Amino acid sequence: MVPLQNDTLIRALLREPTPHTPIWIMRQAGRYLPEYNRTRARAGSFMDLCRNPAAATEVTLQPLERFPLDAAILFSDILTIPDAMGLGLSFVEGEGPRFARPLRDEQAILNLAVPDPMAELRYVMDAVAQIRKALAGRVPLIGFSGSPFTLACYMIEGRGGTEFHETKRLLYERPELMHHLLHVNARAVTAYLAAQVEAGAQVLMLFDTWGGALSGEAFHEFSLRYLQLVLAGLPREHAGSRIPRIVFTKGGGQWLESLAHIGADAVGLDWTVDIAKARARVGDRVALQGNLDPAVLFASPEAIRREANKVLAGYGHGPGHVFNLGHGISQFTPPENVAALVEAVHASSRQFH
Ligand code: 1CP
Repeated sequence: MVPLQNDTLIRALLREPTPHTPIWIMRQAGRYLPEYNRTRARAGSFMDLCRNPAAATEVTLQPLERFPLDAAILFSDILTIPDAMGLGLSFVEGEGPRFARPLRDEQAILNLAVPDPMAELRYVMDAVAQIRKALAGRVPLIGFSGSPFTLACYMIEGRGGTEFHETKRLLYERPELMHHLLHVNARAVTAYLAAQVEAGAQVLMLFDTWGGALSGEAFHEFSLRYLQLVLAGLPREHAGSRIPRIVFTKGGGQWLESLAHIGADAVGLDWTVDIAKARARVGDRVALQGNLDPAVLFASPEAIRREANKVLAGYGHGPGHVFNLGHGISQFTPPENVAALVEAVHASSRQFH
Protein backbone atom coordinates (compact mmCIF):
# COMPACT_ATOMS: atom_id res chain seq x y z
CA MET A 1 0.00 0.00 0.00
CA VAL A 2 1.22 3.52 -0.80
CA PRO A 3 2.17 5.55 2.29
CA LEU A 4 0.02 8.56 3.19
CA GLN A 5 1.34 11.88 1.94
CA ASN A 6 -0.90 13.80 4.35
CA ASP A 7 -1.53 11.99 7.63
CA THR A 8 -2.57 15.06 9.65
CA LEU A 9 -6.12 13.72 10.16
CA ILE A 10 -4.93 10.36 11.53
CA ARG A 11 -2.37 12.05 13.77
CA ALA A 12 -4.85 14.60 15.12
CA LEU A 13 -7.41 11.87 15.86
CA LEU A 14 -4.73 10.01 17.83
CA ARG A 15 -3.73 13.29 19.55
CA GLU A 16 -0.27 13.31 18.00
CA PRO A 17 1.46 16.55 16.90
CA THR A 18 0.67 18.04 13.47
CA PRO A 19 1.96 21.22 11.75
CA HIS A 20 -1.59 22.58 11.37
CA THR A 21 -5.14 21.59 12.31
CA PRO A 22 -6.58 19.20 9.71
CA ILE A 23 -9.97 20.03 8.21
CA TRP A 24 -12.64 18.06 6.38
CA ILE A 25 -16.32 18.90 6.05
CA MET A 26 -19.33 16.73 6.80
CA ARG A 27 -21.16 16.19 3.46
CA GLN A 28 -18.18 17.70 1.65
CA ALA A 29 -19.26 15.89 -1.53
CA GLY A 30 -22.77 16.93 -2.43
CA ARG A 31 -25.32 19.27 -3.78
CA TYR A 32 -23.51 22.59 -3.16
CA LEU A 33 -21.05 21.57 -5.92
CA PRO A 34 -22.30 22.00 -9.52
CA GLU A 35 -20.02 19.16 -10.68
CA TYR A 36 -21.75 16.85 -8.15
CA ASN A 37 -25.16 17.76 -9.54
CA ARG A 38 -23.94 16.99 -13.05
CA THR A 39 -22.56 13.55 -12.08
CA ARG A 40 -25.74 12.77 -10.16
CA ALA A 41 -27.93 13.69 -13.14
CA ARG A 42 -25.81 11.45 -15.34
CA ALA A 43 -26.00 8.53 -12.86
CA GLY A 44 -29.81 8.79 -12.61
CA SER A 45 -30.83 8.86 -8.95
CA PHE A 46 -28.91 9.35 -5.70
CA MET A 47 -28.95 5.58 -5.05
CA ASP A 48 -27.74 4.88 -8.61
CA LEU A 49 -24.81 7.15 -7.77
CA CYS A 50 -24.10 5.22 -4.55
CA ARG A 51 -24.38 1.86 -6.35
CA ASN A 52 -21.96 2.82 -9.12
CA PRO A 53 -18.37 2.61 -7.74
CA ALA A 54 -16.88 4.68 -10.59
CA ALA A 55 -19.41 7.50 -10.09
CA ALA A 56 -19.06 7.30 -6.27
CA THR A 57 -15.29 7.61 -6.69
CA GLU A 58 -15.70 10.62 -8.96
CA VAL A 59 -17.90 12.54 -6.50
CA THR A 60 -15.77 11.57 -3.49
CA LEU A 61 -12.78 13.21 -5.19
CA GLN A 62 -14.61 16.31 -6.45
CA PRO A 63 -14.22 18.41 -3.27
CA LEU A 64 -10.52 17.42 -3.08
CA GLU A 65 -9.94 18.76 -6.58
CA ARG A 66 -11.27 22.14 -5.46
CA PHE A 67 -10.02 22.47 -1.88
CA PRO A 68 -6.88 21.21 -0.04
CA LEU A 69 -8.97 19.16 2.42
CA ASP A 70 -7.15 16.78 4.75
CA ALA A 71 -9.48 13.79 4.26
CA ALA A 72 -11.82 12.12 1.82
CA ILE A 73 -15.10 10.57 2.98
CA LEU A 74 -16.71 7.67 1.18
CA PHE A 75 -19.63 8.83 -0.93
CA SER A 76 -22.54 6.72 0.23
CA ASP A 77 -25.32 7.00 2.78
CA ILE A 78 -26.17 5.68 6.23
CA LEU A 79 -29.39 4.16 4.86
CA THR A 80 -27.61 1.50 2.76
CA ILE A 81 -27.87 -0.96 5.69
CA PRO A 82 -31.67 -0.85 6.11
CA ASP A 83 -31.97 -0.98 2.32
CA ALA A 84 -29.84 -4.15 2.31
CA MET A 85 -32.15 -5.55 5.03
CA GLY A 86 -34.98 -5.34 2.49
CA LEU A 87 -36.79 -2.17 3.57
CA GLY A 88 -36.78 -0.71 0.04
CA LEU A 89 -35.03 2.67 0.06
CA SER A 90 -35.79 5.44 -2.40
CA PHE A 91 -35.16 9.17 -2.42
CA VAL A 92 -38.13 11.32 -3.35
CA GLU A 93 -36.96 14.51 -5.06
CA GLY A 94 -37.06 17.39 -2.57
CA GLU A 95 -38.40 15.16 0.21
CA GLY A 96 -35.50 12.96 1.25
CA PRO A 97 -35.39 9.23 2.01
CA ARG A 98 -38.41 6.89 2.00
CA PHE A 99 -38.70 3.21 2.90
CA ALA A 100 -41.32 1.18 1.05
CA ARG A 101 -41.48 -1.36 3.92
CA PRO A 102 -40.85 0.39 7.27
CA LEU A 103 -40.94 -1.69 10.46
CA ARG A 104 -44.60 -1.58 11.45
CA ASP A 105 -45.05 -4.69 13.61
CA GLU A 106 -43.26 -7.15 15.83
CA GLN A 107 -42.94 -9.78 13.11
CA ALA A 108 -41.15 -7.36 10.77
CA ILE A 109 -38.60 -6.66 13.51
CA LEU A 110 -38.16 -10.35 14.39
CA ASN A 111 -37.67 -11.21 10.70
CA LEU A 112 -34.72 -8.83 10.25
CA ALA A 113 -31.39 -10.41 9.36
CA VAL A 114 -27.87 -8.97 9.36
CA PRO A 115 -26.85 -8.32 5.74
CA ASP A 116 -23.59 -9.79 4.46
CA PRO A 117 -21.40 -6.77 3.63
CA MET A 118 -19.72 -8.70 0.81
CA ALA A 119 -23.06 -9.62 -0.78
CA GLU A 120 -25.90 -7.08 -0.48
CA LEU A 121 -23.48 -4.25 0.32
CA ARG A 122 -20.73 -5.30 -2.03
CA TYR A 123 -21.21 -2.08 -4.06
CA VAL A 124 -20.10 -0.04 -1.02
CA MET A 125 -16.95 -2.15 -0.55
CA ASP A 126 -16.17 -1.84 -4.27
CA ALA A 127 -16.52 1.95 -3.99
CA VAL A 128 -14.20 2.03 -0.94
CA ALA A 129 -11.54 0.01 -2.78
CA GLN A 130 -11.80 2.12 -5.92
CA ILE A 131 -11.69 5.44 -4.01
CA ARG A 132 -8.69 4.31 -1.99
CA LYS A 133 -6.88 3.43 -5.20
CA ALA A 134 -7.78 6.74 -6.85
CA LEU A 135 -6.59 8.69 -3.80
CA ALA A 136 -3.13 7.12 -4.18
CA GLY A 137 -2.19 8.14 -0.63
CA ARG A 138 -3.08 11.85 -0.98
CA VAL A 139 -5.23 11.91 2.16
CA PRO A 140 -6.85 9.22 4.31
CA LEU A 141 -10.27 7.78 3.43
CA ILE A 142 -13.02 7.93 6.06
CA GLY A 143 -15.56 5.10 6.07
CA PHE A 144 -18.82 5.52 7.98
CA SER A 145 -22.12 4.15 9.18
CA GLY A 146 -25.18 5.42 11.00
CA SER A 147 -25.47 4.44 14.67
CA PRO A 148 -27.77 1.53 15.55
CA PHE A 149 -30.28 3.95 17.10
CA THR A 150 -30.22 6.47 14.22
CA LEU A 151 -30.78 3.66 11.71
CA ALA A 152 -33.67 2.36 13.85
CA CYS A 153 -35.32 5.81 13.68
CA TYR A 154 -35.43 5.69 9.86
CA MET A 155 -36.41 2.00 9.81
CA ILE A 156 -39.39 2.58 12.11
CA GLU A 157 -40.53 6.00 10.86
CA GLY A 158 -39.90 5.05 7.22
CA ARG A 159 -38.72 8.59 6.38
CA GLY A 160 -36.90 11.66 7.68
CA GLY A 161 -38.42 14.83 9.08
CA THR A 162 -40.52 13.23 11.83
CA GLU A 163 -40.64 13.76 15.59
CA PHE A 164 -39.87 10.05 16.19
CA HIS A 165 -43.27 9.29 17.73
CA GLU A 166 -43.36 5.71 16.41
CA THR A 167 -39.74 5.10 17.43
CA LYS A 168 -40.31 6.43 20.94
CA ARG A 169 -43.59 4.58 21.29
CA LEU A 170 -41.78 1.30 20.62
CA LEU A 171 -38.91 2.29 22.92
CA TYR A 172 -41.21 3.06 25.87
CA GLU A 173 -43.91 0.44 25.24
CA ARG A 174 -41.78 -2.51 24.08
CA PRO A 175 -38.22 -1.82 25.27
CA GLU A 176 -37.21 -5.48 24.82
CA LEU A 177 -38.28 -5.37 21.15
CA MET A 178 -36.39 -2.11 20.65
CA HIS A 179 -33.32 -3.76 22.20
CA HIS A 180 -33.70 -6.68 19.80
CA LEU A 181 -33.76 -4.31 16.82
CA LEU A 182 -30.75 -2.36 18.16
CA HIS A 183 -28.78 -5.60 18.64
CA VAL A 184 -29.43 -6.61 15.03
CA ASN A 185 -28.43 -3.12 13.87
CA ALA A 186 -25.27 -3.17 16.01
CA ARG A 187 -24.21 -6.48 14.44
CA ALA A 188 -24.96 -5.14 10.96
CA VAL A 189 -23.05 -1.89 11.57
CA THR A 190 -20.04 -3.72 13.04
CA ALA A 191 -19.80 -6.12 10.09
CA TYR A 192 -20.30 -3.26 7.62
CA LEU A 193 -17.57 -1.06 9.15
CA ALA A 194 -15.13 -3.96 9.53
CA ALA A 195 -15.65 -4.78 5.84
CA GLN A 196 -14.99 -1.12 4.94
CA VAL A 197 -11.65 -1.37 6.77
CA GLU A 198 -10.81 -4.55 4.85
CA ALA A 199 -11.70 -2.73 1.61
CA GLY A 200 -9.45 0.25 2.44
CA ALA A 201 -11.11 2.71 4.87
CA GLN A 202 -8.45 4.27 7.13
CA VAL A 203 -10.71 6.09 9.64
CA LEU A 204 -14.25 5.19 10.76
CA MET A 205 -17.05 7.52 11.79
CA LEU A 206 -20.38 6.68 13.45
CA PHE A 207 -23.14 9.20 12.79
CA ASP A 208 -25.58 9.23 15.71
CA THR A 209 -27.64 12.00 14.18
CA TRP A 210 -30.78 11.39 16.26
CA GLY A 211 -29.34 10.23 19.61
CA GLY A 212 -29.78 13.82 20.80
CA ALA A 213 -33.56 13.50 20.44
CA LEU A 214 -33.62 11.16 23.45
CA SER A 215 -33.81 11.90 27.17
CA GLY A 216 -30.53 11.42 29.02
CA GLU A 217 -31.58 8.08 30.45
CA ALA A 218 -32.92 6.77 27.14
CA PHE A 219 -29.81 8.01 25.30
CA HIS A 220 -27.54 5.94 27.53
CA GLU A 221 -29.71 2.85 27.31
CA PHE A 222 -30.74 2.92 23.63
CA SER A 223 -27.99 4.77 21.80
CA LEU A 224 -24.72 5.04 23.74
CA ARG A 225 -24.73 1.38 24.76
CA TYR A 226 -24.95 0.26 21.13
CA LEU A 227 -22.29 2.72 19.97
CA GLN A 228 -20.04 1.11 22.57
CA LEU A 229 -20.99 -2.39 21.40
CA VAL A 230 -20.10 -1.52 17.79
CA LEU A 231 -16.77 0.05 18.79
CA ALA A 232 -15.86 -3.00 20.89
CA GLY A 233 -16.34 -5.23 17.84
CA LEU A 234 -14.15 -3.24 15.43
CA PRO A 235 -10.48 -3.85 14.67
CA ARG A 236 -8.24 -1.16 16.18
CA GLU A 237 -5.58 -1.79 13.54
CA HIS A 238 -5.35 -2.94 9.97
CA ALA A 239 -2.16 -3.89 8.09
CA GLY A 240 -0.07 -2.36 10.88
CA SER A 241 -1.90 1.01 10.96
CA ARG A 242 -4.25 2.30 13.64
CA ILE A 243 -7.83 2.82 12.46
CA PRO A 244 -9.09 5.81 14.50
CA ARG A 245 -12.83 6.00 15.21
CA ILE A 246 -14.99 9.10 15.57
CA VAL A 247 -18.45 9.18 17.19
CA PHE A 248 -20.82 12.07 16.61
CA THR A 249 -24.08 12.44 18.50
CA LYS A 250 -25.82 15.55 17.25
CA GLY A 251 -27.29 17.30 20.26
CA GLY A 252 -25.13 15.13 22.54
CA GLY A 253 -23.13 17.96 24.14
CA GLN A 254 -24.50 17.29 27.61
CA TRP A 255 -23.28 13.67 27.46
CA LEU A 256 -19.70 14.34 26.38
CA GLU A 257 -18.15 12.61 29.36
CA SER A 258 -20.13 9.46 28.50
CA LEU A 259 -19.23 9.69 24.81
CA ALA A 260 -15.54 10.02 25.72
CA HIS A 261 -15.63 6.68 27.57
CA ILE A 262 -16.92 4.19 24.96
CA GLY A 263 -13.73 3.43 23.07
CA ALA A 264 -13.77 6.15 20.41
CA ASP A 265 -10.61 8.09 19.62
CA ALA A 266 -12.52 11.27 18.85
CA VAL A 267 -15.90 12.83 19.61
CA GLY A 268 -17.67 15.12 17.15
CA LEU A 269 -19.28 18.30 18.49
CA ASP A 270 -22.21 20.21 17.03
CA TRP A 271 -22.07 24.02 17.10
CA THR A 272 -24.16 24.41 20.25
CA VAL A 273 -21.20 23.19 22.32
CA ASP A 274 -18.45 25.52 23.58
CA ILE A 275 -15.32 23.74 22.35
CA ALA A 276 -13.06 25.19 25.10
CA LYS A 277 -15.40 23.83 27.78
CA ALA A 278 -15.73 20.54 25.89
CA ARG A 279 -11.94 20.13 25.92
CA ALA A 280 -11.80 20.85 29.64
CA ARG A 281 -14.51 18.23 30.20
CA VAL A 282 -12.93 15.39 28.21
CA GLY A 283 -9.31 16.20 29.08
CA ASP A 284 -6.88 14.13 27.05
CA ARG A 285 -9.15 11.10 26.75
CA VAL A 286 -10.31 11.81 23.20
CA ALA A 287 -9.67 14.18 20.33
CA LEU A 288 -12.46 16.61 19.39
CA GLN A 289 -13.92 17.24 15.95
CA GLY A 290 -15.92 20.33 15.02
CA ASN A 291 -17.66 22.61 15.46
CA LEU A 292 -18.28 25.65 13.26
CA ASP A 293 -21.95 26.51 12.69
CA PRO A 294 -22.57 25.49 9.02
CA ALA A 295 -24.49 28.75 8.53
CA VAL A 296 -21.24 30.73 9.00
CA LEU A 297 -20.50 29.65 5.41
CA PHE A 298 -23.27 31.97 4.19
CA ALA A 299 -21.37 35.00 5.55
CA SER A 300 -18.48 36.95 4.03
CA PRO A 301 -14.93 35.54 3.85
CA GLU A 302 -13.91 37.98 6.64
CA ALA A 303 -16.67 36.67 8.91
CA ILE A 304 -15.75 33.08 8.02
CA ARG A 305 -12.10 33.71 8.98
CA ARG A 306 -13.13 35.38 12.23
CA GLU A 307 -15.50 32.59 13.27
CA ALA A 308 -13.03 29.86 12.26
CA ASN A 309 -10.39 31.56 14.42
CA LYS A 310 -12.77 31.52 17.37
CA VAL A 311 -13.13 27.73 17.07
CA LEU A 312 -9.35 27.28 16.73
CA ALA A 313 -8.61 29.57 19.69
CA GLY A 314 -11.39 27.92 21.69
CA TYR A 315 -9.73 24.55 21.33
CA GLY A 316 -6.37 26.21 22.01
CA HIS A 317 -2.83 24.90 21.82
CA GLY A 318 -1.68 21.38 21.19
CA PRO A 319 -2.81 18.34 19.22
CA GLY A 320 -6.19 16.60 19.23
CA HIS A 321 -8.40 18.92 17.19
CA VAL A 322 -9.93 18.13 13.80
CA PHE A 323 -11.67 21.13 12.29
CA ASN A 324 -15.13 20.48 10.87
CA LEU A 325 -18.61 21.96 10.77
CA GLY A 326 -21.01 21.18 13.59
CA HIS A 327 -23.24 19.33 11.07
CA GLY A 328 -23.42 18.76 7.31
CA ILE A 329 -22.76 21.59 4.87
CA SER A 330 -25.90 23.18 3.38
CA GLN A 331 -26.67 22.63 -0.29
CA PHE A 332 -26.96 26.42 -0.67
CA THR A 333 -23.35 27.11 0.41
CA PRO A 334 -21.28 29.09 -2.14
CA PRO A 335 -18.26 26.83 -2.93
CA GLU A 336 -15.85 29.80 -2.77
CA ASN A 337 -16.71 30.22 0.91
CA VAL A 338 -15.51 26.66 1.54
CA ALA A 339 -12.20 27.64 -0.11
CA ALA A 340 -11.94 30.62 2.27
CA LEU A 341 -12.60 28.38 5.28
CA VAL A 342 -10.05 25.70 4.37
CA GLU A 343 -7.40 28.34 3.69
CA ALA A 344 -8.13 30.16 6.96
CA VAL A 345 -7.94 26.98 9.05
CA HIS A 346 -4.65 25.89 7.49
CA ALA A 347 -3.04 29.32 7.87
CA SER A 348 -4.35 30.39 11.30
CA SER A 349 -3.99 27.05 13.03
CA ARG A 350 -0.18 26.91 12.73
CA GLN A 351 0.19 29.20 15.77
CA PHE A 352 -1.55 26.56 17.91
CA HIS A 353 0.87 23.75 17.01
O1 1CP B 1 -28.05 14.31 -4.04
C1 1CP B 1 -28.98 14.31 -3.23
O2 1CP B 1 -30.04 14.90 -3.39
C2 1CP B 1 -28.86 13.50 -1.99
C3 1CP B 1 -28.39 14.26 -0.82
C4 1CP B 1 -27.55 13.32 0.00
C5 1CP B 1 -26.14 13.24 0.03
C6 1CP B 1 -25.16 14.08 -0.74
C7 1CP B 1 -28.05 12.30 0.84
C8 1CP B 1 -29.46 11.93 1.07
N1 1CP B 1 -26.97 11.61 1.36
C9 1CP B 1 -25.80 12.16 0.90
C10 1CP B 1 -24.44 11.67 1.15
C11 1CP B 1 -24.06 11.37 2.54
N2 1CP B 1 -24.90 11.09 3.59
C12 1CP B 1 -22.73 11.25 2.99
C13 1CP B 1 -21.57 11.32 1.99
C14 1CP B 1 -20.25 11.71 2.36
C15 1CP B 1 -20.02 13.18 2.66
O3 1CP B 1 -19.66 13.91 1.73
O4 1CP B 1 -20.12 13.55 3.83
C16 1CP B 1 -22.79 10.98 4.37
C17 1CP B 1 -21.65 10.83 5.34
C18 1CP B 1 -24.17 10.87 4.72
C19 1CP B 1 -24.65 10.52 6.07
C20 1CP B 1 -26.08 10.66 6.40
N3 1CP B 1 -27.17 10.38 5.62
C21 1CP B 1 -26.56 11.03 7.67
C22 1CP B 1 -25.68 11.29 8.87
C23 1CP B 1 -25.06 12.63 8.84
C24 1CP B 1 -26.02 13.77 9.07
O5 1CP B 1 -26.19 14.55 8.14
O6 1CP B 1 -26.58 13.85 10.17
C25 1CP B 1 -27.96 11.02 7.63
C26 1CP B 1 -28.92 11.39 8.74
C27 1CP B 1 -28.35 10.62 6.32
C28 1CP B 1 -29.72 10.39 5.82
C29 1CP B 1 -29.99 11.19 4.62
N4 1CP B 1 -29.50 10.90 3.38
C30 1CP B 1 -29.85 11.88 2.50
C31 1CP B 1 -30.61 12.85 3.22
C32 1CP B 1 -31.21 14.08 2.62
C33 1CP B 1 -30.66 12.43 4.56
C34 1CP B 1 -31.33 13.15 5.72
C35 1CP B 1 -32.76 12.81 5.77
C36 1CP B 1 -33.46 13.50 6.93
O7 1CP B 1 -33.87 14.65 6.75
O8 1CP B 1 -33.63 12.87 7.98
